[in-house]
Amino acid sequence: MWFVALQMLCHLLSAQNNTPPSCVITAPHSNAYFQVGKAMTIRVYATDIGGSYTGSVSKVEFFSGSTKLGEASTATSNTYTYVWNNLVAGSYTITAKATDNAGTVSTSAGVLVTVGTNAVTSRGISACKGKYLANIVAGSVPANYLSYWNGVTPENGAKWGSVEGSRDNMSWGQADISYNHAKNNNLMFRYHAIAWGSQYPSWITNLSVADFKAEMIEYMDAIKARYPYIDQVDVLNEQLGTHAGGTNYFRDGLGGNGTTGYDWQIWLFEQARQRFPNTKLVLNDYGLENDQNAINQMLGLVKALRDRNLIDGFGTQAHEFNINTLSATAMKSSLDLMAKGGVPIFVTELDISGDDNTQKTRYQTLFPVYYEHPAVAGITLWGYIDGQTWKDNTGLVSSANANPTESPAMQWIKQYMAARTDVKYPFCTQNSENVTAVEEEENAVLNDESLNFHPNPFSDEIKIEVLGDFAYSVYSISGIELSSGFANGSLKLGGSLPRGSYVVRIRQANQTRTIKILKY
Ligand SMILES: [Ca+2]
Ligand SMILES: [Ca+2]
Repeated sequence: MWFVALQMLCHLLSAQNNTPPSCVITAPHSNAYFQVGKAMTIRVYATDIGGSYTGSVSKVEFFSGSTKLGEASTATSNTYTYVWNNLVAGSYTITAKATDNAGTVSTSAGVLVTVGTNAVTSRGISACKGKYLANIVAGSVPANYLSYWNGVTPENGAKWGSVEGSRDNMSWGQADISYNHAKNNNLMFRYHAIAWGSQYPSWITNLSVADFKAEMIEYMDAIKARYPYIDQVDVLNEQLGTHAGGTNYFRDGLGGNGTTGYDWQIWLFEQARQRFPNTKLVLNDYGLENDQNAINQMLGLVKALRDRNLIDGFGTQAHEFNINTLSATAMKSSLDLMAKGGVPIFVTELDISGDDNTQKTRYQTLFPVYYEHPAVAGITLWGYIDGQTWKDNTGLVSSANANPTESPAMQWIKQYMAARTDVKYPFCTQNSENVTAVEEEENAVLNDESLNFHPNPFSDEIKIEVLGDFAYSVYSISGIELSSGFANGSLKLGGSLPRGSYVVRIRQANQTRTIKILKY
């Protein structure tokens, strides 16, 4: 009897000492578009770290509306993947649920996507290369925007001071230009920002706590009503130390630190969570990559928010004055520390300065560390046109016109991205894989007499020989279809593949053979 009572007590205590897992959909973005009959890769970043008690994630389930699409119990670097095949026309809200080892379930923010009959339009340099690469829009949209970028942040137009400079008179003109550009082209949109101790309306400084909170809520409600397709929002910007002069005012105006030490920040994220169910909530700041003490301070607030499932992203601005001279090793170490918050990292305002060659060298050193870090879900650059960037010498192209002169750094970014593996998202056509039909065919196997393939491994191309007509598909090791087609007699494959392992499936009549190939 005492043993059972002790067990119950332990269970109760462990339940009390548990915090929910994180659960964030990092692909697709809200407002993404897909084609009927094709497939969509859904990626979820889920951890049980970053809160006050560390556990593990036991499974992630994927949903369209209330319909469960599937689940995954294994992750690659905290990312759980599901491929939704044979898409049907319509508008969908995708969510995910992560369950931790204590049985606590967290539901992600939703992602709103559309499936239609038109083909997917490739957008930006990072199309098909796994993560968004975005930029800012100021007064007007540059004519060459869509050839470089696939996401948008309004540079100034969505700051509270810009929107509501006079009380209850909303000026959305600048923010609308950015939002409509994103909405109309299925780009990822970041709202920057809700609360920030800079560029806020001067009239708020005379308000009581109750009135300040009411105005903050009015502002959030107005954003919500106007912009349903916000992928990410900076709920709170630059709250560390003395980063924004008005932060003290926001802290006191929104009720102070209180018993948690973070009462006012928690209040902000609670209000945002209630109002933006289909938007990822981000805490954004600067001065991080070159200051691990600052990262640790930020992680204190991330932990308080993670305990309450109120945060979906660690935003690092990544401005030139903090990162220009860092080594790749120091950068990697800082990103690893940021990832201890347990939520994805969003790089929100990247710029790198220098004369042409210095800038290029710095991009070569730092950009891959960001782009290839498994916790970094996407990158936004803060300007790109010479003479129009916030920080001097951070431009990457000569003008907003079509076919501008590209700096050496920009030329290198394009080469770097072109050399990366095609993973079929974002802004990419992904073919469906009819798993059932393949399984039915597995009993009839093309044998060695009717199928030859050589050399394997190969350095250039592999030759596949089958007598007569045959169909083939090439897959990544994680099962994503990279290409497919038909051939007669023989076929050379792999000329355009990066080095690595792949799976090739050959079909002829009712016979199938699956082979693994390696390019070195
Ligand atoms: Ca837990
Ligand atoms: Ca108001």
